[in-house]
Amino acid sequence: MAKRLHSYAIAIGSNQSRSRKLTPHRLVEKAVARLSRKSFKMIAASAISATAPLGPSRRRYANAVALVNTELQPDALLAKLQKMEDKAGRKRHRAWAARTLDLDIILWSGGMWADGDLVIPHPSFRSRSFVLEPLAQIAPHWRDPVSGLSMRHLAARWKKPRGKRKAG
Ligand code: A4P
Ligand code: MG
Repeated sequence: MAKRLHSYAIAIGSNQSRSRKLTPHRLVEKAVARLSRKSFKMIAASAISATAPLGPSRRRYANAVALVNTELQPDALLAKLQKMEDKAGRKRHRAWAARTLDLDIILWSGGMWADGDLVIPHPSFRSRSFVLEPLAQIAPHWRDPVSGLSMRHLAARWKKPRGKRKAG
């Protein structure tokens, strides 16, 4: 029997070079290429942007978002993405430390998932312009199953002056 195909939005980030050639931009580019091969079929990928760091790290990030189809269930996808992070030389000392590659599952066609420590939609994506802006470009009509809002709507809401944003 044919396995079910899942669609995902995956956020890709890097703010640490692995070598002189493997800069954050190049590491993100390679991750996007990997998400087009083997168990993945790429639907769309955003441009790669240089973004100001959110949180304690001082180094700027290279960020992108990719939409992919795969037969992998969310837990199997997370394991695969963590292997890709390890292969890119990711060291896990503490949360939000500088990293060669971070791959977060933002949205899943199946809706919501909360099992073990994996949560989909990613709990913080609604307040991150480096995720919302590329998502609004490549998946304007994808919806957040929690708020019911489209990516276009969430990104536009984020751009409003702070005082005018609705809570939530
Ligand atoms: N986990 C739970 N849900 C998910 C999900 N939906 N996708 C768990 C991926 N992983 C998920 O992740 C920590 C744990 O989250 C994992 O065990 C996984 O099972 P991690 O990648 O090992 O650690 P982390 O990246 O330090 O934590 P986290 O929470 O992913 O950090 P964030 O939220 O990704 O923040 N500024 C800019 N400009 N651009 C960035 O990309 N990224 C961060 C990291 C901070 N500032 C940034 C950026
Ligand atoms: Mg992460």
